[in-house]
Amino acid sequence: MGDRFFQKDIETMGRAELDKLQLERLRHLVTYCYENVPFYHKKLGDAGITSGDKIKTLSDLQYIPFTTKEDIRDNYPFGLLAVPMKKIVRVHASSGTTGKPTVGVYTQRDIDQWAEFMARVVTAAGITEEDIIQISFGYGLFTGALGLHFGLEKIGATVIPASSGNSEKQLMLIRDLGVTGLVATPSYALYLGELVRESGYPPEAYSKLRHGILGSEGCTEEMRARIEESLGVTVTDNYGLTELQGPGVSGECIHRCGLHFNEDGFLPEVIDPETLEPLPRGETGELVVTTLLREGMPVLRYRTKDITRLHYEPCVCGRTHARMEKVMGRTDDMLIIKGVNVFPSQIESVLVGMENVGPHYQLVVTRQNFLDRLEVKVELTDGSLLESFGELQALQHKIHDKLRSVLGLETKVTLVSPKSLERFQGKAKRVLDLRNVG
Ligand code: DLL
Repeated sequence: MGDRFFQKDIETMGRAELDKLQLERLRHLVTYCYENVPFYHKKLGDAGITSGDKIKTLSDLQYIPFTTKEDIRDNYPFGLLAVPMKKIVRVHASSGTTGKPTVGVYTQRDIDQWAEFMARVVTAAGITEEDIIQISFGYGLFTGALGLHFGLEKIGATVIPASSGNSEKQLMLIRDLGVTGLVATPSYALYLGELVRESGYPPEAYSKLRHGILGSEGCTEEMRARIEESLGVTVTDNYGLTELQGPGVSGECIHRCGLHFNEDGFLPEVIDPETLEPLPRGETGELVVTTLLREGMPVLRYRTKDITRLHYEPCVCGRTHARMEKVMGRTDDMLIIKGVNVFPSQIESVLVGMENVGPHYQLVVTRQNFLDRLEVKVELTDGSLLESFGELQALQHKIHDKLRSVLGLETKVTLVSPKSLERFQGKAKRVLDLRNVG
């Protein structure tokens, strides 16, 4: 049954045919938005695009105005609907650290399509109806849990809707129910991996666990390796946004050489975040996505703020849709310290690859006398090191020097006791920027 969801006719379509399908859907979408969403009626009208007929080729996409998170917030909650409210069957929202959340709405057709995309992604990740999958994303407004839930049920896998939290119980369920796959954020998977080691059960108790279906936040290759080792799983990465649908926008297949973009439903572009000009294929920049099939709340050229790159050569698995590199970071996550651009993922790569320090870290940015300072707090794996000043100092210097060579920046490295930094059950918050506080 699993293979039924490797939709070869679509997923291995030649580029010319895929371009044609996207153009057709884009033209239809533009007319649909112009006619049904007042916000787009105005935006498209101002740009002189009063119907899909104005779009002659895919590169005409660049004349369509962008949609930003602010646009979605300004139209909170239901201002961007293309259908009457009675056709909406589900509402999700992103957690949004400040102000109002961003809302995503779904018609029944959107829900069915979402499950289809999700089924495709988990199938590519090697999941079948034989699998028993524990979903440890928080159920609720977050799109992650229900998104994966519907897709996994669709392929016939057994779903355990554990939700996040109550970590001892999560481990008990994994052991008792013969769980073969875990759905979680990388941060939570990392934490569960740590608890597995301490649970007192022999590794065989968890030996059925093979798949880590992770996503919703960045995870460096070094972090992935740590998680794989501690949980005994193969990790595949999943990407998506509430504004576009949730998970199922792109995901890795078992070969893990980029996340396959579901291009028949999501049209990706990469732009220069400064000039906003589209970049040639293969260059790194901000990902912009147009939803080609959404009915309830279609989105044109959504600026994701995520930094990545797209590869267009077919994958060894035979799938031809563009492959997205792991997200490097977000334009708004990038720290500018003394004029140097720093992505937290660069620091993670250094720390997680080193001996004697754990994968848990925190970045604290402060400003003193108009000068920015970056403190990197990192947990020791072995508390006994704290007793040897010499060893501690040598390790500190080693991390400091490595960070300096990677970032080109002086940092303050603080080694902290094992287990002293916060653990996360959802997305991690590892950056504490205190520059504008107080
Ligand atoms: O995180 C949807 C999702 C749920 C994706 C479950 C995958 C699995 P939001 O909460 O709206 O939606 O957050 C979207 O999270 O713009 C990225 O910055 C980040 N993000 C999502 N997936 C990844 C990933 C869900 N695989 C925002 N790698 C996005 C890096 C990711 N960042």
